[in-house]
Amino acid sequence: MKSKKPKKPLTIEQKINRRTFISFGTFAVLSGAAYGGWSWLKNSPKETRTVTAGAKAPLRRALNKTELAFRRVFNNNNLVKTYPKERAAKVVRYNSGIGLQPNPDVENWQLQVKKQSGEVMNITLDQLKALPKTELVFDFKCVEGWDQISYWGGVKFSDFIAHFNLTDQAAMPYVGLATPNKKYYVGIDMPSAMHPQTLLAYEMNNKPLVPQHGEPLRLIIPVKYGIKNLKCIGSIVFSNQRPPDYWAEQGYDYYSGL
Ligand SMILES: Nc1nc2c(c(=O)[nH]1)N[C@H]1C(S)=C(S)[C@@H](COP(=O)(O)O)O[C@H]1N2
Ligand SMILES: [Mo]
Repeated sequence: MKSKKPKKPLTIEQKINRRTFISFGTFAVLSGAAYGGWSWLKNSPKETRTVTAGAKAPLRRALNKTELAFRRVFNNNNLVKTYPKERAAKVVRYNSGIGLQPNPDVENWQLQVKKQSGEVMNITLDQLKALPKTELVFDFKCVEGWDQISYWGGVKFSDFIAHFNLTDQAAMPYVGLATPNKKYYVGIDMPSAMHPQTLLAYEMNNKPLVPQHGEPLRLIIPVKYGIKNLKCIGSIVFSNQRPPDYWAEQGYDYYSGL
């Protein structure tokens, strides 16, 4: 029978050498994996441009999975934090006015609501103002990195749906909104549109909206970044597919949830 040789304890030098070997070995393996991953992604095909910009297909798959995870935890009982009116900014920041007109024709403005059947409803501002008014003071967040507490008044999107008998339309997964000239447009998932704090707003700081903030009607959707808060709504459509979205076409996240 062979007897095991007792192991000699390692010298300090041997210990250092061993650790150095492990460290560099790990570094080399991880670098190789990182390079491999990067070149795999670089050589993967791009998705076809649709409502979203042409991203690398695996990256889009990952983004879609993230969106799904967010959508699963989204709950209409979770409310965005609100503030007392005194905390709202008196001078509200203006940011980007694609599709806005300096002097919108408010007199003749009507909200065009397109149903799946092709039927179109035209709704006036007075009709909207006749519905219960909901006020909201919340922290508005723009993807560009600023936020501001602001104060809005209007009709809850869900009240608008119920009042105009659009419940069957709201069973569809998406709603699309656009300015009257169609130059700015957003697509919103229905649960976010039906969130109890989502408003079709016609007032800011207790006064009618001014043109640069979306006169006469804008979307206020506090569960989304500013990009989805379309100013000057001309039309609303209901859809089973994702409606076109201005910034998603430029590569921004379609969901843009907070
Ligand atoms: N029609 C239209 N709506 C729009 C935009 C736009 O360019 N055009 N910009 C969006 C962006 S990026 C932000 S942050 C908010 C800013 O709203 P505010 O100018 O009222 O602060 O409006 C959103 N709605
Ligand atoms: Mo923004």
